[in-house]
Amino acid sequence: MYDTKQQWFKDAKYGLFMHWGLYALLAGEYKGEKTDRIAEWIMNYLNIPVEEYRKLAKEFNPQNFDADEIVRRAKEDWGMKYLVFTSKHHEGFAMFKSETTPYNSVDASPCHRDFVKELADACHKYDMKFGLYYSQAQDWDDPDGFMQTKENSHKNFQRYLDEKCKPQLREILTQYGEIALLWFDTPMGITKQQTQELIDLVKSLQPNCIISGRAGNHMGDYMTTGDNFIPRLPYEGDWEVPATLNDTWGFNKYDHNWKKADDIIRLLLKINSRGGNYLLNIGPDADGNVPKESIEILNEVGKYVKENAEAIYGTKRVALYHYELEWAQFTSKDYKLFVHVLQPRMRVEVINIANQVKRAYIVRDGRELEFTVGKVCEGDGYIEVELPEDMQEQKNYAVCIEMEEKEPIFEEIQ
Ligand code: H79
Repeated sequence: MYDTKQQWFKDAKYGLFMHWGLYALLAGEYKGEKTDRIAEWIMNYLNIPVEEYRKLAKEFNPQNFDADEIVRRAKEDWGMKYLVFTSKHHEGFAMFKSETTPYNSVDASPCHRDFVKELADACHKYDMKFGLYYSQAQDWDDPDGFMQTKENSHKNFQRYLDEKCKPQLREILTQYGEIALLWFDTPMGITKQQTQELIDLVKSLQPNCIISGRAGNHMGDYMTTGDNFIPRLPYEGDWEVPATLNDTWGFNKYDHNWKKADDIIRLLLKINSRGGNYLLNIGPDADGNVPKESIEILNEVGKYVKENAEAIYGTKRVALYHYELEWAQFTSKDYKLFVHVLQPRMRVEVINIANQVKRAYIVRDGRELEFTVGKVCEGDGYIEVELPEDMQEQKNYAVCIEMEEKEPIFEEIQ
């Protein structure tokens, strides 16, 4: 069973992913060719030659990127508990000062800025767990890095690992204080032994650093689902869903397919009810601006998360997830069952309750609610919580049903 042994990760439930690199300059378009596909893959699917793509580094001068502001928002407005930033995506460009190669944002770009440092400082200031994405296998810039569509790709993959990947991992794990999480991705072409070497390196430098489920060869400290994939049944142990707000990770000016705040709230709770964390992405543009649509959605979701913090952070999966109700999602903590009411209701009814109910209340303001309980048979009860008239038109609030026994009610999966 996956066990990160890191309580912060088990309790976090909601984190911010940030994809930002040279692809933000192209924003889904290269020499008149537009794409509404994932923008950070543009070098690959438009076959942009390395020398051409490298020229982007000389244009990279984001005036509006404000790490402090993003981390403050994520922590205070959006209710997120950790941040994962793309220190190097498949394009191969390092967003930090690297002695390994000058192809980095300090040495190759007019901004001369170390974005890993800026974000690390902000995360440490706001007490936000700081994680780094590092594309360990795919590197479309290094001749020996993996690139599926390139001829002669990864001929000497071990050289790439020894001369670029490992030295850069060493840099990001030694220069920026605590790195809580290392997010490896798409482990194409990497052997079990090579994966083990990378994991050993990470752990030797930062023993508490958690490694994502995409290190390669089913290794890593937790299960990472497919992009935007929510399992119907819960996974055992620790797991996380990486997900987008529209249909791209890196900024794409042609992608306007934004999900609604209500959709995101439902997805978050659906994941939490199954015991997982939601790692939700933003992709700043080339000037460093976070898309205003992202900010609006995350502000609205954040309001729900902060008002209902008790019913989100530190919660455990609950057997009731399988109800698949339109109006509700469920989470639990010790002897409390939380019913997240997502559509207007006259009353809240829950069946299959084995414990004695002590009280019911609205999470965001503690207001006590009337309820009746009954029994279908021994050990199988139900509860009906009456909602006050002024609540009956509302949606997006949580009701806590507190049990008499101090026994955990969350589901243990055998
Ligand atoms: O970092 C984000 C993605 O860039 C990365 N993982 C998340 C977290 C990712 N790696 N692989 N994929 C996503 C899926 C790749 C799908 C592809 Fe394609 C199909 C690549 C080439 C064919 C999509 C369609 C991109 C180009 C065409």
